[in-house]
Parts: sequence; C-alpha cells; structure tokens
Amino acid sequence: MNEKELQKQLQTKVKKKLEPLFARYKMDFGGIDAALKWKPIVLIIGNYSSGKSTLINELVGQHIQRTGQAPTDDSFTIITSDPGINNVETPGSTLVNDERLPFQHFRGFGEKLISHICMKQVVSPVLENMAIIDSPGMIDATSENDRGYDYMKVLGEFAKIADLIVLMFDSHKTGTIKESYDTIRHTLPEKSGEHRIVFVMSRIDECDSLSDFTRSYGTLCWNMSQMTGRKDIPHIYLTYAPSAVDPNTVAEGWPQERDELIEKIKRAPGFRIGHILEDIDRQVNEVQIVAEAVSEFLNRATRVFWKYAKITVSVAILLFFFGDVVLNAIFSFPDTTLITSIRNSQFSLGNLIIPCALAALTLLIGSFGYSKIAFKKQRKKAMLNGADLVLLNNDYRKNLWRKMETKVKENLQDLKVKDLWSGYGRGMAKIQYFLNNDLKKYYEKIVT
Ligand SMILES: Nc1nc2c(ncn2[C@@H]2O[C@H](COP(=O)(O)OP(=O)(O)OP(=O)(O)O)[C@@H](O)[C@H]2O)c(=O)[nH]1
Ligand SMILES: [Mg+2]
Repeated sequence: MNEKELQKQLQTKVKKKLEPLFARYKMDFGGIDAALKWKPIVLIIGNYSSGKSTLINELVGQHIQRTGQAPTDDSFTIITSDPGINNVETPGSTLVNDERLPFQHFRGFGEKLISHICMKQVVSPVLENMAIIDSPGMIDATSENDRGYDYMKVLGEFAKIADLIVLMFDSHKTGTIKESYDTIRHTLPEKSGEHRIVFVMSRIDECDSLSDFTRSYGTLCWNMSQMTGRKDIPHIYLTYAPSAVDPNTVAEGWPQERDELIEKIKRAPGFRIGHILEDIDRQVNEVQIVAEAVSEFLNRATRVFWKYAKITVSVAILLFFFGDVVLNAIFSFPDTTLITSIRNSQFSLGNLIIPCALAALTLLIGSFGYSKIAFKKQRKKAMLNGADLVLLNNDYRKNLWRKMETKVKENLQDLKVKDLWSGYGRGMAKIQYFLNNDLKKYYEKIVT
C-alpha cells in the first residue's frame, strides 16, 4: 500500500472511530481531519526580507512571488501544483469554504485574515505532492491591531498542519525581531514538534568577511538558545540565493550547505504519514486523560449515588410499614394503620394509600437531594481538585494534565446525573483500544 492509499484509509477509519469520541469530550477533531485531507505542507516563515519568497521562486523554478528589500508579503500564499491547472489564483474566501482543503477553520479569524490568504496553482514537478506556504515577514508588530488579525495564532494554525517549518533569519537581523521571538518561544513549541522545524540563516553572501559571518552566526546561535531556552544549539542551515550572487564569489562549501536545505524541503512529503500518526497519537492521549478524569469522577459519583440510594430506599421501606403508625400516634390519622389492618385481617387497598405516599415522597426527596445537592457538591469538589482524578506519576502525565485541565473542567461542568448511565466509561475503553491496537497497526504499516 503506498502512502496516499494509507492516508486515504486512515482518513476513513480515524474519522469513524475518533470523531464521535472527540465530540463526546468536547475536543476539536478539526486538526486531525485537516491533516488527513490534503497534501504535505512546507511552511516558510521568518523575518521580513529574509529571502523566503526568493527561496520559493528558486525552488519552484518560476517567479511566482514578489520579492523586495522592504516588507513585501503581507499574505499567506499557498503555492502548489495540480494536474491540468496552470496559473490559477484562488482567493481566501473560496479556500476557507472548500471542504476538500484544510483551511476551513481559518474562517474563525475573520475577514481581514481571509483577504490575506490565497492559493496559486502553477505547473511545477516539485509541488505535485506538496504545497509550500509563503508567509508575511515577521516584524516588530506589538499588537493584533498592527495586522488586523492575530498573527501568532494564525501562524500556529498553519504550523499545526505543516510537515516542515522553515524558519528563516537573514544575516542582518539574526533573531531579534519580536514576532520571531514569540514564534520560537511560544507558538512553535505549542503547535508543532521540534523535529519539524529547521532554522536557516539566509543571505550569507552579504556577510562581507569571515569575521562578519562569524559574528552573525554567533548572534543567531545565542539568540536561538535564549529563545528556545535550550543549551544545545539546533542545526542551522545556511543558504543564499544563487540568482543574487556572482557565481565567482560563491565560497567553497556554500552550494553543499544550500543543497542540504533544498533536499530537506523536498523530502518533507515523506514524513507526512508519520506526522499524521504522531498528531493522532498526541491528541488521542489528550482525549484519554480527559476521559480518564471524567470516568473516574463518574465512578466516584456512582458510588455516592448507591450510598444515597441505599439510605433512601431503607427509609422508604421503614416509612412504608411504620410511617402511618407514627402519623396515627401524633394526629390519630389514619384510623387504621397498614400493620393493624393486616393483623386484624381487615386489609383493604385503601390501607396502602398513606404508606405508598410516604414511601414515594421519601424516594422523591432522596433523588431530589442527590441530584440537586450531593451530585453538584461532588462535581464542584472535583472541579477544584481535578488532579486528584487521574494518576500523575511522571512528568509526561503532569504536563499533559496541565495542558488538558481546562478541558476536564469544561467536561465536568456539563455532566448531569443521567450521565452516570450514559456510557461515558465506554468512551475510555474505546480510546484505550484505539491506542493499543489500531494506532499500533498503522505505525507497523509505515515502518514496513
Ligand atoms: N544578496 C542576496 N539578496 C537576497 C538573497 N535572498 C533574497 N535576497 C534579496 O532580499 C530581498 C528580500 O527577499 P524576499 O525574498 O522578498 O524576502 P521575504 O522574506 O520574502 O520578505 P517579505 O516578503 O517582506 O517577508 C530581495 O530584494 C531579494 O532579492 C540572498 O541570498 N542574497
Ligand atoms: Mg516575501
């Protein structure tokens, strides 16, 4: 089975199995669905004028994107190739409404963003099984108003569906721009995996001397470790635009450095299935911890329910037989109690009215008391002390909990007494089965 067929099969299976579970625990299935729908994506991001558009033009072999020294692109441009389509440009308003594409959820970012997304379909062998997204250059924007939409969040959404993220810094502005900082420090770690990001220092031909180059490279490394909070420096690819450089001035080793980056980009489609499984794995683990907390709460609530039920039924039975005796002693009513009527062999159905009414009233008060007081109290306590519902025996679980705690609260808040019997617990078993069987099988398939 080739990768495309495997992706298709995964799409049907995962949708059928996971979508209802995600919905049950109020989780968003859109991310997985989007990744399964379309082709592999390479996202090119970085400082303004770092050479993003130039790199794309050279990779595709055509002048598709405008280039320029000042901030040039203010849009996200999705560039790809589809059979029989040449030079077609589609506006964002069409893209976000096309169910076959993974961009529907961008609708939520508003008109301003939608008018800053477009797709260009060109003829290019490199792009047949891949799309490259050119993005607005990062600037020192400080608020959402500067762009008219939440740039960081939008970038995060693109990062989520990308198989490779190329983060470019030119040799003049090695990582000091606010949006670059926020991207590395917050957006990318939250939305993508470290191994999907490549750091690039571009326009290296503009370093006038070796010492100039060393200074730029050193600054970038320093900033990078500040931003990532890591002591080890990630590999930094070096590149330059051959079109901008006199071939006689190209230093030894540069072409190889550049080829390495180009190869890395071209290999991105090969990682798609692995990434999809990784995303599914991560998100199913997130649903799992929510399901665990919910089902533990329901177990505890069920135990309290039975305690309540036992007490209420016992009181109802007592009142059924002796309630009318007490009434008779205090109010001399009813004239004949149930027990007396049986003892005197004068039993008639009328003697059952008061005992039945007392028993029914007790059951009513009991169930009212449970659902309106006890259940709510227990739910409130669980929401305050959520961590106590799951086992947090390692750092992975602790981090996962931190990430999902709000989702757990959201789920607990909406639980009703009838959910004690609505099969939430079965959701947990289904998730477990998916992780231990289905997902494992798919991992085996891509390894073989
Ligand atoms: N010398 C030299 N110039 C380059 C190189 N790459 C790009 N340029 C020039 O740098 C300028 C910016 O390049 P773009 O490709 O437009 O940069 P960008 O990252 O797309 O910029 P924005 O769209 O504004 O974010 C253009 O004038 C390019 O011709 C390079 O490797 N060397
Ligand atoms: Mg550009």
